[in-house]
Amino acid sequence: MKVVIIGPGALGCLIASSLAIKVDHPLRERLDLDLWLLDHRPERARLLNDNGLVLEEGGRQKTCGIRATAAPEEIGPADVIILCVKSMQLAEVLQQAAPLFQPDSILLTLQNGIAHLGLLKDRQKMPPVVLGVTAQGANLVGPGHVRHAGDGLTRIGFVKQASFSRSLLLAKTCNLLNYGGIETLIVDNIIDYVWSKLLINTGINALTAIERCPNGALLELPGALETMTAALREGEAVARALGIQLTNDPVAATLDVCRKTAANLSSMLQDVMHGRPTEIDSINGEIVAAGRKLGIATPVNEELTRRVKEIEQAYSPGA
Ligand code: KPL
Repeated sequence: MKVVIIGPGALGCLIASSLAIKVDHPLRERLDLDLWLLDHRPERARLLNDNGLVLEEGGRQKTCGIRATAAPEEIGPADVIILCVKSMQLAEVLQQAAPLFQPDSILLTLQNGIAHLGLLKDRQKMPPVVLGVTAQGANLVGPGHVRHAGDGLTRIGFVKQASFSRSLLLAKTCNLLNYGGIETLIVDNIIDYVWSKLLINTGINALTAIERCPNGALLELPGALETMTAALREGEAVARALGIQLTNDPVAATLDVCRKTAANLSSMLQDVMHGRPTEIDSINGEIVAAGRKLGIATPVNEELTRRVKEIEQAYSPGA
């Protein structure tokens, strides 16, 4: 099975290194895996290809080899393509990835937020989409060096009914991820999980980016819990109006994630710290946009969106 992970960010490096370590394992002949990492930056792809990936877990570091490239033609048609890029990079990445697509491929997307749903729906000439949401915590320490900051379940599922052969391929993908230590489950109602995770990100990401604190600090910061709860209740109202069956109570679930990933820096805080564009439009911004269409007021999400955009605008040029 040829598997290509696109995007050497924190999650991409976590999945790639978790699988690559198994490829390096003495039983590798039994593991039918042809693993690649696709980057859009040729110089970084060369670096990762030459030096491998470093996975830091529980204070220990493991290095593993990886075939990394910026040329999709070098990889050729693949069975499974795992998209680990930010939602705002998705349109460009899908164009770059076209040489990987073959009639039987599947495309697994692991983006935060929901902006990618519209984009994937409108696209032609693309393999069937498997949506994924993950509760894995990962921080990128440097190029190809990832720190595993917390385990959590990954759920994956087709958006539309899939053929038997593709369902089989998804089952193989799920097994492979589990074998690599990324605990994964196939679900029928993936949209409900995507929305439930969206709400968790709505409650945590913007606030941690604004307050510049790890996830767990939101439990103690004066006023943070009130803002978080209000943002989540607005998101819940929007989700319910859209007929989404949330899989949990969003406030309880978000508090639980804050506790379990207490030391983790949210992906949005990491973006802000590095002066990178954030996913605010795909997270709180999507709640605001959907609320507007439905006539549901979302003032707290509006304010969080505005404040994160203000932070982005204040990045120093060239950062
Ligand atoms: O998904 C996350 C993120 O940082 O984007 C959470 C769940 C908030 C963990 O940090």
